[in-house]
Amino acid sequence: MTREVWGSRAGFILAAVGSAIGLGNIWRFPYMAYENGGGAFFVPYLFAMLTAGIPFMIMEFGLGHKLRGSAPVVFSKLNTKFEWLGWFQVGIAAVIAVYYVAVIGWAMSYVGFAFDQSWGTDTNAFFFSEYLKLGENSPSNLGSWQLHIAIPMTIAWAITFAAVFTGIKGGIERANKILMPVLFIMVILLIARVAFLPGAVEGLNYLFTPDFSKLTDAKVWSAAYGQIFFTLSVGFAIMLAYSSYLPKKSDVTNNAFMTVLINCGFSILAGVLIFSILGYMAQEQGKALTEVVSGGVGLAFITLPQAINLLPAPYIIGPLLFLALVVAGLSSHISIIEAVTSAIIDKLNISRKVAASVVCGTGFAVSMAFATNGGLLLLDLVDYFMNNVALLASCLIELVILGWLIKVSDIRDHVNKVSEFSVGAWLEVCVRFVSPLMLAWIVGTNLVNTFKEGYGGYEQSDLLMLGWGLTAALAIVGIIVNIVSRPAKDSAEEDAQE
Ligand code: MET
Repeated sequence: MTREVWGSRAGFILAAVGSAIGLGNIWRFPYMAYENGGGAFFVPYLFAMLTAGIPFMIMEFGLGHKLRGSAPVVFSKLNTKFEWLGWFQVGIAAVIAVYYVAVIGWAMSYVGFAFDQSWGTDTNAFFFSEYLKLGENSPSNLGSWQLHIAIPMTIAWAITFAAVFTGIKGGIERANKILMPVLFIMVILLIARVAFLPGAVEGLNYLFTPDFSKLTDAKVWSAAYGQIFFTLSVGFAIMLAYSSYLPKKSDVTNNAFMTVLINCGFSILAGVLIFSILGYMAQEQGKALTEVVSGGVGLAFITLPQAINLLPAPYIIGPLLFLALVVAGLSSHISIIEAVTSAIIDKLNISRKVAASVVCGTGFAVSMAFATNGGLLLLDLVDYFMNNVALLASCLIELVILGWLIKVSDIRDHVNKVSEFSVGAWLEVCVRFVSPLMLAWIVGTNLVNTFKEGYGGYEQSDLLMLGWGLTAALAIVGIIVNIVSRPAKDSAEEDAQE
C-alpha cells in the first residue's frame, strides 16, 4: 500500500496546529499561567518551549518524515527493541482519547445551555448535580449511564470518525481547513468584544504582571515543562503519525517552528480572552479577581457560565465561547484517534476504513464509562496519571532513546537536508542534556509525590487500579506486542541507518 500524503503544506500545518490547539490551551494554560506567577510564568514557559517543545517537534517531524510510519513503526525502525515505546504512546493516546471526548461532549451541551443560560445562577450546583448528576460516586463506582451526556459524545465521535475514516487528505486535512479558520475567527471576535468591557484590563494585569519571586519555585518550572508536551501533542504518537504522511519534499524545520509558535501564540490569546472575562466578572460582582478565578473543569463549566450570566448579549458570546472549546477539542480528538488508527493500519496491514471503524467503535464503547454519574471522577483520576506520570515518562524515555541510544545527529542531518534553514548543534544539547535532565527531575518528583500523597483524596484501591495499574498495563501491553512481533525487521534497521 502506498502511504497517503497531505494535499498541501498549509493543510499539514493546519492539521498539526489543529492537534496542538485543544482543550489544553483554553482551560489549562490561562489558569496555569495565573497560578504560577502570571507574567513571570512566560519565562519558564518560553524556556520549556525552546528547550523541549521546538526540539521535540523537529525530532518527531523529522522521524515521521524520514521513517514514514506511526509511532511503533518509527521506534522499531530505530531498533526493534524500541517498538514497545511506540505502543505505550499509542496506549496513552487511546486512553486520553476516550475521556477527552467526554469534555468535548460537555462543551457541546453547554453550547445549547448558553443560548438561554439555562444553567441558572448556581452554576456549581447545575454542573455537578443537574448535569453530571454526581452523587455518592467514586472513580470505580460510576453509578448509572446518562443519555444526555452520551448523545453529544456520540456526535463528537461521529465527526472524528468521519474525518479519520475518509483519510488524510479528504478527511483530516479537509476537516482542519474548516475547523481552524473557524476557531481563529471566533476567538478573535470574542477578544474584540470582551477586551473592552470594564474590568478587562484589570484581568489582563493579573495575568501579565510578573511575580518574579515565583521563578525560584521548582513547581513553576515543572508546570511549564509538564504543559508543553500535552499542548504540543508530542510524546504520545500524534505528531509522529501526522508527519509520516508528509511528502518527501517537505520543510521539516519550518513546519515544526510554525506549529509550535502558532500553538503557543494561541495559548496567549486564550489567556487574554479568559482573563478579560474574569476581570469583567470580578468588577461586576465587586470582588477581587483572586476570588473568582478557578482552574480546569471548574473554569470552563462553572466560572465561565457565571461570567456569561453577567455579559452583554450572553446568548451570542456564551454559545461562541463553548463552540470554540468544541472546535478546538474536535481537531485534537481527530489527531489522537489518527495516532491510534495509523498504528493499527501499519501493524495489521488492514485498510483505513476497517481500522478507523474498529478504533472508533471500541473507543466509543469505552468512552461511555465517562457518560455516567461518576464519569468526572474517573476522568480526573485517569487524566492526572496520564498527564503527570505516563506522558512525561514516555517523553523522558523517548529523549533517552533519541539522545543517547541512537545517533541524534543522523536525524538532524536528515532534517537539515530537507529544510530551508539548518538546525545547529543546540538541538543535540537540548535533546541530550537540558530536556532529559529537567524531565528526569519532574518525573521523579511526580512519582515520589504521588506515591506518598496519592492524588485528589481518592481511595488507594482506585489509585492502584486506575492510576498505577493502568499506566503499567499500557507499558506491559507494549512490551508484549514488541516481544511477539515478528523479528523480521532486519531491513528496517538498515532503513534507519540510511
Ligand atoms: N494538544 C491537545 C490540547 O492541548 C491535546 C492533545 S490531543 C488530544 O488539548
